[in-house]
Amino acid sequence: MGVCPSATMALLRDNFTGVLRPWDRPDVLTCTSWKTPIIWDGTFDPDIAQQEARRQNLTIGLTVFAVGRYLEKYLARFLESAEQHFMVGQRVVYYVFTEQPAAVPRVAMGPGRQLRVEFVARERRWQDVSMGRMRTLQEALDGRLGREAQFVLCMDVDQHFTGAYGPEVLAESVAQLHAWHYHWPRWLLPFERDARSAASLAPGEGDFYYHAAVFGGSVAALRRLTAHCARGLLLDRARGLEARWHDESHLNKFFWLHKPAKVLSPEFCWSLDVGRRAEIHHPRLLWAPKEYAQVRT
Ligand code: U5P
Repeated sequence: MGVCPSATMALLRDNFTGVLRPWDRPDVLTCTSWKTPIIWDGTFDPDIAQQEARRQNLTIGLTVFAVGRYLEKYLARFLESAEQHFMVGQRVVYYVFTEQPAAVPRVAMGPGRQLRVEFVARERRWQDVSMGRMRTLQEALDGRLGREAQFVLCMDVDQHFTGAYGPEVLAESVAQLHAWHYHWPRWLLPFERDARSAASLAPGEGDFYYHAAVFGGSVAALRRLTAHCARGLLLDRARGLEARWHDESHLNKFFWLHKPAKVLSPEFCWSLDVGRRAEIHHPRLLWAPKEYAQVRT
């Protein structure tokens, strides 16, 4: 399907994945048009990634927001499953952003792993909680998070880990293919199309539709990403606009302008509601069933 020609293989080699083996997955697209790997189960060696992360003596950050009812409903399972599967054997610092620090569940942490709780004021609308994350993350990256981690993954809380999620996902900037949209034709993808919005993409623009439930990268790259999105969100607000998919629309605009250095297959953020698909071998993170009526205010 989308196997990289052998001439591009050298470019696809990255420190965390070793030599990628796209020929083991001829059924899926394993390479973008800008020669970045799309990592699927079977295309990388997790042991090489582990060794490289240890050699670099990395601290890996994982940020998550748990505001309002999202805390009680999802945070414990998210953290407990992360302790089983996320960057096992590496130094990890979790950053939980919430307006209820005292309610954060006590989850037993493995060696070299710690949890920091950061206060964030509660917005009235769920859309504002979601959009406010970019500004808060930007500030955190300028503060302690940016000093103690070298790479950071930013995730939604309403999901849980089901399989190994290791340093093979790390790169300068990391984008996640959206489970519902990865096999759609480009013209159908739900980008913001209102030209007045800072998030807008013109017809013909947009590579893939990326899911804001998982994105990441180096601290420097994430500072640029969060600053770009926070600025776009502010500009839209000043014009009385709100992009179709809120912060996710701005994230998609950013990754159109600044191509990600690694793309994760939908196995890294899968929804069982999509149904069985032959190319999904090993889902590693699963969305919780969407119960918006219960959690959104
Ligand atoms: N979120 C909250 N509380 C809210 C709305 C959103 O904590 O009231 C955070 C959660 O981390 C959630 C993410 O997974 O923003 C994306 O929101 P949603 O699209 O799942 O509603």
